[in-house]
Amino acid sequence: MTSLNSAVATTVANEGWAVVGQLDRPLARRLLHAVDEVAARTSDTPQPLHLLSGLAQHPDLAAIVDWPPLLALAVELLSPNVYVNHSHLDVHPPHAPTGAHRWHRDNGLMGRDMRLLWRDQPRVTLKVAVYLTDVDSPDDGALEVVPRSHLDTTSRYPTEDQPDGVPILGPAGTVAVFDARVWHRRRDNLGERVRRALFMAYSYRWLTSRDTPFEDVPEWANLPRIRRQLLGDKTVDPFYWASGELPLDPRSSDFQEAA
Ligand SMILES: O=C(O)CCC(=O)C(=O)O
Repeated sequence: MTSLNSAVATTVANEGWAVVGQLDRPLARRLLHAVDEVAARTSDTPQPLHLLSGLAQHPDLAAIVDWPPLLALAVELLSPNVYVNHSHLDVHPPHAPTGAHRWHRDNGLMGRDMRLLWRDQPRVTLKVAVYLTDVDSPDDGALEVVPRSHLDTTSRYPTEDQPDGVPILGPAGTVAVFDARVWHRRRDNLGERVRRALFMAYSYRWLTSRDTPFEDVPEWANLPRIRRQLLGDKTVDPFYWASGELPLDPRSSDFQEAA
């Protein structure tokens, strides 16, 4: 963990979100091509797409799960006992204004089940947005977040305006993160380019997966152990793991070789 990563972790803890950095161009292009190939399976022309189990849709997409700055941050904020329990691919062509608010927090009814007001819920998920096309303006379909809303003491409703919302802008390859308790939304895409993006959620390994099981994706079986952990390989018990046993544990030889 570099001091730069620690600073980003502090920003996420306090503000609820941060831009982590930029992917190098070859990786960003590889991910974009993969998303385009997946989208082309359903239509020859760009259509709105919000495809769950995103990472399982194309073998090239697994390359994002252990991008070092992101992984260091997820481990710092959560622990080494993490994986990606939810991912989606998003393609949004330009469209006329909808007036839709779309504000929400992630993780469904978890807080209601726990009978905890949302401000008392623990952090269990770090959500990641990877822009695969440029988002230069809020109206290019930017992801928008309400800073510090994970620490709020008042309620918010999905249909309310959020004047404190901050649209996240950046070129293709921008990687941003937000605490899943933060209020966020996708803005309308009133621009000229099709917005393509990939999202994934790092969560504790004992939190259930919403994605295709690791065993159902044969291409993942021979990946390095750290990548396999992140994609949901259950060979190490999520509840009781011994020191050094978990590939992402700093005491593991896999972790030391990858560092
Ligand atoms: O597409 C976006 O910018 C927003 C994504 C989103 O709301 C989510 O991942 O929960």
